[in-house]
Amino acid sequence: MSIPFITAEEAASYINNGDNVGFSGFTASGTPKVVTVALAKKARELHEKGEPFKINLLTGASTNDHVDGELARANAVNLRIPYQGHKDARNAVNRGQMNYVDAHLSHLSQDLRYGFYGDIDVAIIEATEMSPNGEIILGAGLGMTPTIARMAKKVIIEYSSYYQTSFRGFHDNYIPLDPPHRREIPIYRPSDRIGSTVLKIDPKKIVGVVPSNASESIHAFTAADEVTQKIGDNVCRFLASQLKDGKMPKEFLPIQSGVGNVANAVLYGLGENPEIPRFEMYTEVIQDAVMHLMEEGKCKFASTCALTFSDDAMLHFMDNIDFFRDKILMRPGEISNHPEIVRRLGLIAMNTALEADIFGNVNSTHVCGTKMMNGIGGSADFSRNAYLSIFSCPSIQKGGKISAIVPMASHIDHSEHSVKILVTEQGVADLRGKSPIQRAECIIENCVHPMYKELMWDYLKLSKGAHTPHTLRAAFALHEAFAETGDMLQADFAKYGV
Ligand code: 0RQ
Repeated sequence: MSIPFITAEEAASYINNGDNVGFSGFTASGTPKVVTVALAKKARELHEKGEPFKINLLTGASTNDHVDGELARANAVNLRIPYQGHKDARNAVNRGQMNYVDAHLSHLSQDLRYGFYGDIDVAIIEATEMSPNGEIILGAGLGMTPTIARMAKKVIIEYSSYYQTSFRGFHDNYIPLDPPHRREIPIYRPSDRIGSTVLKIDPKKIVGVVPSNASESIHAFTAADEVTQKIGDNVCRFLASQLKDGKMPKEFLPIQSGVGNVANAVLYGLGENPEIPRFEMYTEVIQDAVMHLMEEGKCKFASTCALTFSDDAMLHFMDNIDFFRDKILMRPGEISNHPEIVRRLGLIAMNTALEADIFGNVNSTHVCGTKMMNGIGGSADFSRNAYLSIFSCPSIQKGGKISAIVPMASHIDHSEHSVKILVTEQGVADLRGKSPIQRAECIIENCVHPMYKELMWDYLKLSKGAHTPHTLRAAFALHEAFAETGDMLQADFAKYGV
């Protein structure tokens, strides 16, 4: 059957107010880039006429300006799940204009199949190759595309001609059986392929194909600053010491790494460290650093959900794509982040904290406990189940007016039970086998910035005679001082009668 080419505006006409709309991709990579702009325009025009128009926006992870930016600015989103990282979406969330459900990335596909969120009315899927019988080669990010393609009542394909070389062979499309029939997911090494290179979509559901020629629009990372570099060095030194002390298999273990400058600095550091053997990755995103480490031979293989390369790095990747063909597999987020596999492979999970408390609880999402930053993403999928779960962050922010280590985290995404190692530019706190008080002493000694150490020791001395010695009325003294004076250092425990 022939599938018609349609315009972005025609595609947008298939999407109705209140629809559940699923998007391909993961981070900016592989997300639609054209239909959403027309959808935002449609929303604005309807709003001007006084008519309601909002969709429920379901994605694999964060997206790009073409999706979250456009739709947030057009006030076209009712419900957003499971992760966003765009400033306009974040502002809409924090203004209460957009309902945001911050969910584990490994959960959403199965939650959709379980029926928790109703039907998928429309799926918008970026394809880089396509045959008339509905066989698709996806692009640079997989996300939850297999599930939304199966569930959607209507499918719109964005056919990208941006990529001049074929992505065929990089994808591992797979949907596990659902309970009570689920079996083990048969990945025993990061390079094990379990699914199909092509995604089959019922052609009868495809309402049209919209041409697109847009890049992922991902900017290169800025060079690591001194603090980031020190965090990276601390993580690398620590991992090398673990190998030397026999606390890790001598072959090393697969690595999961979050996104951002710290992750990049750690990966480059591992690449340069002669004590770290060649390694594999089992992770949800790979960034520019991983491509370079593969070319240098330090990274042998990466299982990922997306290639989150900057535009320049992506062009380099495409020019050399055959070199990478047997070194990368892209899987659905449900599989790239699956707890069963994370535990089986024994990952070294490295993620970033916004704030941590002296007892080892980590807040990755809420500024001062209330304002959403991005979301939990895949960080808990990995950290809860890893062989070794490492969280890192700079010890201070905003020139020292904020201490990232506080008496009590103002929101908890990763509890003390999931955080084994905490790293700042000051040093490394190994929390394994330590009681709450021992953890607090270790974190204050090794991770807190010198300007905040005295405050933290004072806090710890306030309360006695408890397993986790908090003085609840003073626990947020630093946050309150920041709210009142703009500086956590102004915290005064005496104000709380202690
Ligand atoms: O503010 O933007 O005004 O400068 O927060 O902080 O240090 O630049 O850190 O960009 O690496 O992001 C946790 C948000 C860190 C991210 C988080 C302010 C700070 C700055 C950003 P400015 P940095 P990063 C894989 C895994 C959860 C999801 C995850 C994240 C801004 O890593 O979203 O791990 N993680 N996914 O000044 C107030 C504090 C603060 C603070 C920092 N304690 N209080 N403001 N800031 N700490 C990816 C996926 O899942 C797809």
